[in-house]
This record gives sequence, structure tokens and C-alpha cells, in this order.
Amino acid sequence: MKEVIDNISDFDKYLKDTKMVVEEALDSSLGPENPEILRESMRYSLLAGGKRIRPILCLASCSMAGGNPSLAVPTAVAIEMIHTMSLIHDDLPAMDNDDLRRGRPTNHKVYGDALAILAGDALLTRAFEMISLRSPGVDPNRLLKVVGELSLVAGAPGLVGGQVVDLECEGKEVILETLEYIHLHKTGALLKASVRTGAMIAGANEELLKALTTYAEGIGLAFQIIDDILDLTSSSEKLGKTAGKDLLADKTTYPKLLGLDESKKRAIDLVDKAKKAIEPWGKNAKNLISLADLITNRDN
Ligand code: GRG
Repeated sequence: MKEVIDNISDFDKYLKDTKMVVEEALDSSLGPENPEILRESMRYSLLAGGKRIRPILCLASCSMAGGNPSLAVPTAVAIEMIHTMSLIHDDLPAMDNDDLRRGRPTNHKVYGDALAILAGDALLTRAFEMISLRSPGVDPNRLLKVVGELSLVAGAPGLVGGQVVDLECEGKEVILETLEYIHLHKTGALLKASVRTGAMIAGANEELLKALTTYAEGIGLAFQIIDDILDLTSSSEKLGKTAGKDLLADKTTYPKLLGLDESKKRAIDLVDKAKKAIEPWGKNAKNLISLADLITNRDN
């Protein structure tokens, strides 16, 4: 495996190099699976591109906490597997019923609903295998913490709970508090865990873990606000998924409740607060600070 290049003086290079490390690790994380069609379906979604923001956050956080980011690569891969699983399931006819994801037909459009569900299941369980059985060189106590963190995030207290509330709210008037609940669980929880698990692998102390948690909570909500804005203002080509879906489905979003300008302002304020939480760590925090800016400035 290629060593993670940890160059904090050139963020663009850091991003490109770290993304390459993640892509290579994802590529070698699957197989041989039995039967082959399951492997194909898992690879189809896992290697379909994507910004890889969660694994990059995990590796950057590990570096900031003074750890060797190479040791966090299996966890970074696991997080991208959980994320990909949630996208596959979210796109199913029984959920959001979408046919475009990461610029390609959704998994169930290619492999059928049953295999899409099973590929998601296999990715979710492989994620925990990556951490518990394929993370050489990491203190098992730290790995146990990571498994615990991600089991909460992937389950009822996180992604699943958020998705259930989201489905229950379809076609109903939703207040800001409920919208925030959905976002914090569907999107914020995994982003937060990405940052926290990287630091856990590095053995971060409580003070740093607390600051990183505040940082992650800010960027997690900002990320989803920007997602709502982009759904309204961008195109399907740029997003790689169907644009304008929220409006069509009359979904409650930040722009719907607060307007575009106020939503953008809220995202910027959240990112500012997030950055402030880790600023005391100076140059070690530089990459995570640049990643926070990337979240508000992104166009897909
Ligand atoms: C079965 C454990 C389990 C969970 C499934 C379906 C579901 C529960 C939850 C849905 C979670 C979901 C799809 C949230 C949306 C999060 C979001 C903003 C996705 C887009 O993330 P990006 O922009 O996408 O990082 P890329 O493609 O760049 O990775």
C-alpha cells in the first residue's frame, strides 16, 4: 500500500494524493467474493467515484492527532463502504427511488433490487471486517472504540433513525428542528464519526477529541445545507445525481424554510465555528480547516 503523503503546505496536492491512496485502498478492499455477481455489484457502487470526503476527513484527522494516517486507511475504507451502502439503499424504489448516482445508473437499476440490497448488506458487514480483522498495527483497544463508534452511527441512533424520520416526514410540513434532526442523523453522524475515528486511531486525548467533535458537528450540518442548496441550484450532470428532486418531491429543505441566502449564510457560519474549534492546533489543523472550506465552496 502506498504511504499516505502528509503534506500540509500544499492542500491541493494533499487532497489529490490522499484521494489516490483512498481509491487504491478501496480497489483492493473487495474480493474474491462469492458469487462473482455480488462482487461486481459491490464494486460497481464502491468504485463509482464520489468525492471521498469522509475517508479523507478520517485520514486528515488521524494526522492532525499525530498518528500515522496509513494505519487509519482500513477505517477510512470502512467508512466509505458504510456511506456507499447507505447510498445504494437510499436510492431503492422503497426509499428515494432514484436512477442516477455518482453519474451512473443506480445499483438496483443495473443489478435489480434484491442484489442491490445484498450488495449494501455485504458492504456494511465488510466495513466492520476492515476494522476488526484488517487493520494491522493498530492497538485493539482503539479499534474496539472505532467499531463501537461506527456501530452507533450506522444503526438506529444514526443513519437508520435519520432515514426513518425522513421517510415519515414525506409529504408533511416539517419544522426546522425536525429537519435538523434528520440531517444530523442521516448526514452529520457519519461525517462526525469520520473525523472522530481518525483521531481515535491516533490515540488523541480528550481535549483534542472534543475540539474535533465540535469541528465535525459544524461541518456535518453545513455539508447537508450545501447539499440542499445544490439540489436547487445545480444540474444533474454536475452533481452526478438527479438535481431538483427535493423541489419535485416537495421535500422540506433549508432553502425552503430559510431561503437561499440565509441557508448559505448559516452554512458559512457553521463552517467558521467549526474552524475556530481546531484553530488552537495551528499548522496541524491546516488540512482540516481547508477541508471545511471545501465543503462550503463545493459545486457537487
Ligand atoms: C442499512 C445501516 C443502513 C442504513 C441505511 C438509507 C439509509 C439507511 C440512510 C440514508 C443516508 C443518506 C443517503 C444520506 C444522504 C447523505 C448525503 C448528503 C450523501 C451525499 O454524499 P456525498 O455528496 O456523495 O459525499 P459522494 O457521491 O461524493 O460520496
